[in-house]
Amino acid sequence: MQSRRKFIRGAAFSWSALSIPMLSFAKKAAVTKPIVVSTWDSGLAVNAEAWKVLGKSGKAIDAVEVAANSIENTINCCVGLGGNPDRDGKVTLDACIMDEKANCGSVAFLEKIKNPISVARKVMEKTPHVMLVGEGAQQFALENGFTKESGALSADAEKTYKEWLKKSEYKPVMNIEQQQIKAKKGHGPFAPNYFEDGSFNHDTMGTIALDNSGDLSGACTTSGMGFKMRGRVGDSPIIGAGLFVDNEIGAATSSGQGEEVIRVCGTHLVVEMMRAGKTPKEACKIAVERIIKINPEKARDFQVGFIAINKNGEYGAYSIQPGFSYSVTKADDGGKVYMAESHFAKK
Ligand code: SD4
Repeated sequence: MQSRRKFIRGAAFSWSALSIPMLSFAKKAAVTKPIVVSTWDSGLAVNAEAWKVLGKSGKAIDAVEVAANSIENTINCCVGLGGNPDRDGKVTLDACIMDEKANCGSVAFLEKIKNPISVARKVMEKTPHVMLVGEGAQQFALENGFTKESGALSADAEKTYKEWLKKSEYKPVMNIEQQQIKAKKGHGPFAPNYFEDGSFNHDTMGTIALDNSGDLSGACTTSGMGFKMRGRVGDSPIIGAGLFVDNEIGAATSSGQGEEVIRVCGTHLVVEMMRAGKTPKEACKIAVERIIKINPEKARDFQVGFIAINKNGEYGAYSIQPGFSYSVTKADDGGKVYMAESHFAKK
């Protein structure tokens, strides 16, 4: 016969076994999925491309790749081969991609190849490595079916480069995208960053997405800072700097002066802060403040912005200077552009 003590212990065990799933159910926040977030207002058109995949319950990794491709393929766009060249007049591209299993691939200092993000994905899927650079990255791309382009500058980049050569000064321009929006009327698929004269001043596109299955992925693609030293690589192809994804926690990507992002392993920091319980915006703010703390005076002269999403589909952003916009697309709203709060916001 079962003793009374054994019965009570047994009863207590069943109760706790029952209450654990009930408690965790009670705590679960509503999840917004699918959702895609990209840097800048030009991210809205990029998100629309991602949505063609996410809206059909496609995978986040496929969505961020097609999103990045769409802007890389835009002629006279500063992301991809149409971007501004280095100081020697050559366009060099950086990109990285990361999926829900922490698989990642990256290319840097890649020349004459149209879709660096897709080469990065091939590095991820077909090699035992994470990163290929320069000639080796180009050789790998050609071996994997990519075409070698001419390397000619886009009309807009040619014009800007000729202008730059007059002084040959390396001076990254803060929020150059926003300044041009004010100066010219935008139109076209990437409006308002795509201008009447066909120019498009933008270096980097970072896109992070949560798909219908609840998986996160991200992509970051850039022609880098215009008129950089030959061989210079920024944060955009560096996993943990320009992009980081942890499928248990969230994803983050960055835009702005890459050197400063690399110094603090920016997007890894953002994700770790979300792991510690911060909201996406709070986490981005902490990373921005870390950059400023290192060099408070210099930080007045450059821009860095982070965007982040967490596993629940909550999103946020923060930047050093005002003027950093980002685009969010989810099922119920068809996409919206927001202006990130910033450390040096005018009060
Ligand atoms: C870089 N982070 O190469 C990139 C530049 C950028 O909008 O984001 N430009 O440092």
